[in-house]
Amino acid sequence: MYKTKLSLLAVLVGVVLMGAGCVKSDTSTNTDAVVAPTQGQPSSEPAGGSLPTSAPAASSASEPASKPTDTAPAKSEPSTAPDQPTQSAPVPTPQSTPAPMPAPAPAPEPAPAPKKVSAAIAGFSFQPNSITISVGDTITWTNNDGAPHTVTAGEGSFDSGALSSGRTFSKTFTTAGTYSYVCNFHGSMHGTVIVK
Ligand SMILES: [Cu+2]
Repeated sequence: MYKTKLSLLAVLVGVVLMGAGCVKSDTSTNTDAVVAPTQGQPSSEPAGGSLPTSAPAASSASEPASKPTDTAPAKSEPSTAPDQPTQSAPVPTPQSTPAPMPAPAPAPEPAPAPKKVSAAIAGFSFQPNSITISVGDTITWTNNDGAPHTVTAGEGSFDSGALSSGRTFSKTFTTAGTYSYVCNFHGSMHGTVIVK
């Protein structure tokens, strides 16, 4: 126990002496040569509190300084390679082609479905006497009389021929116009078809 106390005292004394030496050396640095005190400070100051602040700064400054030198050549080579792609990248950039505006499809006009119109031949007359239809429509005459009749266009565009009782005649009108027709057997029978 006593020896340990002595050793501790020795250490304390040594520390005090070293601190005093530091103070002396610091004071001497101002007056004496600059080289000797600066070399003595690092060895004598580890016990002091001023060194830790300077040591990390020195180490941190030295490490980055050495790393960039080692990585600099490695980075320079990759840096040239990425530069070429980046320079060539603008070239292949696809030109923004303006999307062609889709022309609005013209709404197809709904073609009216062809109609089938019935007409009668009765009482020696065409019923109805005048029929108005659209282009493409079809008129079917039915002879309801006991006597034969005909449905004959005045201009000769259509002629049913003799229609006996119960027979029918159909005509599809594909051209607009007014068609007058008669019965070849009975001069008093007239009819008109108006195609619009
Ligand atoms: Cu007739």
